[in-house]
Amino acid sequence: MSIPELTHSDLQQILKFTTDLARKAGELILEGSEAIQSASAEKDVGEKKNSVDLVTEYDVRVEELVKKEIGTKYPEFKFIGEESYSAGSRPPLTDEPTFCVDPIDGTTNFVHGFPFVCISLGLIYKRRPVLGVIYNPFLNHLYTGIKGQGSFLSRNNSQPVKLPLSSSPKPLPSLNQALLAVEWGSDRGEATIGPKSTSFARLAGNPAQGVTGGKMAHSLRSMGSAALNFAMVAQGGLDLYWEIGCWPWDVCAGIVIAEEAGGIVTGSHETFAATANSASFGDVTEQVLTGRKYIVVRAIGDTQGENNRDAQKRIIKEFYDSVEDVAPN
Ligand code: LIP
Repeated sequence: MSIPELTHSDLQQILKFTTDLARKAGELILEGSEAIQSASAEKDVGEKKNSVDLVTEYDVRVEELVKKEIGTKYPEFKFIGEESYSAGSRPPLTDEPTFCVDPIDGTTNFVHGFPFVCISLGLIYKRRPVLGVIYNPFLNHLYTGIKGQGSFLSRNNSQPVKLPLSSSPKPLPSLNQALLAVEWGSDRGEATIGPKSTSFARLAGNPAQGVTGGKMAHSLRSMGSAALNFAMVAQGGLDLYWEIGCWPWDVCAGIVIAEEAGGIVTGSHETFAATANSASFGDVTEQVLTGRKYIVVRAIGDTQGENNRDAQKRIIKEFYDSVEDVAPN
């Protein structure tokens, strides 16, 4: 069966549909938050692989709503969703248009009432992310992006503003000027937590006060949502986000939104080493999308003798020289 060609205006129409759907799902997320926060006892919070890998009835209900609406509007499109995947529906990625959805990204935040929660809806086409919508209903922040057509932020139903928010992104001389996002994730065994804490301490630590290889970064943030971390890098509120262990549905939409804001996304230490000096640097291939190791750096202003891409490459090198690589579980 031939793959439908998605034109510029097709993607615009899909974006309109996906944005409306995100807002509809946002209403159910807010309803769910009410129910969970007002419940006397722990309500409908389940555990997946361990006690910190949480799922609620609303993760499942939001995904069912989204899957049904997409199936009605785009019956020929494929669907990959976090909860469907957990339930065993694991379709291989094909060239066909495929929605890649995280119904509630930041489920732990959702359970605790910490308002850094969103729905993340990405579209993959010919195995590459081409469209993204991230909607935080608690803050009413809507991020959208289409490959080659820019990315935008609408706050409280305002006119969408083009990203990054600063028309001339600031230079980033070194990690010691950076605000970084890292996450503890749900792999909490020594094999993961050990190297991660070493890496985090090194990023924050002061080399002048005995921290070997310390980068003295301005600070580290763990906001608990991969999708919103990507969106925050796109808008320029974070300089870099790195995580090992999250999934394609956590990052698919964010990749498009960050790239369209002049940011760069790549995969593991190995992928970076293999591509840094080639034309494929920053090319989010299927291998990177499904590799479960992601790093994204914001747009960095061109300075005397160094353009945006070179600056991003320099920052990723400095970062990857400072952190340990671990295997995602
Ligand atoms: C979360 C990610 C986060 C990661 C968590 C979890 P969820 O996704 O957004 O970056 O650290 O372990 O995977 O489970 O809230 O959709």
